[in-house]
Amino acid sequence: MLNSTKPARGIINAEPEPIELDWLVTALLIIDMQRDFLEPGGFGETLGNNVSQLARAVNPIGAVLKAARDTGMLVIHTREGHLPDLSDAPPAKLERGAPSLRIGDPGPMGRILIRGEAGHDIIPELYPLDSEIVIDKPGKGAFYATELGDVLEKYGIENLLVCGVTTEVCVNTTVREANDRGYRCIVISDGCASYFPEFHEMGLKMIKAQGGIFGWVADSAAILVAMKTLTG
Ligand code: C5J
Repeated sequence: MLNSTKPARGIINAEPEPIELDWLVTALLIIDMQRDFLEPGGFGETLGNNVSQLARAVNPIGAVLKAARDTGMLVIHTREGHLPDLSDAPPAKLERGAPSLRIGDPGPMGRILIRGEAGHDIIPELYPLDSEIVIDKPGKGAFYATELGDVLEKYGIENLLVCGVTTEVCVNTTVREANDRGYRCIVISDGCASYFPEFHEMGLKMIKAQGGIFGWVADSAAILVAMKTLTG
């Protein structure tokens, strides 16, 4: 899959300790970089959040995405959202809180968090190539009720570089699901963001604490340095 003749192993200067990866069995997993979370008028804003907090993750993800594309690494994007008839949205999710608009209500980018609507799609800066995999998920974790596990098995993936939004919700849930399934997760610290900066910090700490109980954490610069073993 990787289109390089260079060595396929690299050491990432991660926390709690450096980790050596075989790039041939590593994929980039980008979680929910959707307009509904990052742009005004979407799901995130209906919950009362300041969506500008998430913008900081875009450029670091873009840099790693470019390196992954240059090397031929498997790239997987996820999108949180629901079927137009809401049959995959549990009442507990639909009814909670007091958002300005509920999931399925019409908003400025189409129906909130509904598949096929403009707001549900990935932001233009990180838009998937036709060759990349897009996983639609109804929940916070990317494994629940999706084909992600089958896709990773098909490509023989053992390691995941994980980034996206939000750090403490969909990134953390996915990393925990992946960890229990045996994947080594390296979370890209500046490639994740939260509406709550303190949750971002704690979300990363929870992953790397106790000897890396859920995985490893490294910034995009450290990932790119390690990927140089592939790009020269
Ligand atoms: C949330 C997500 N925060 N992608 N979703 O509802 O983190």
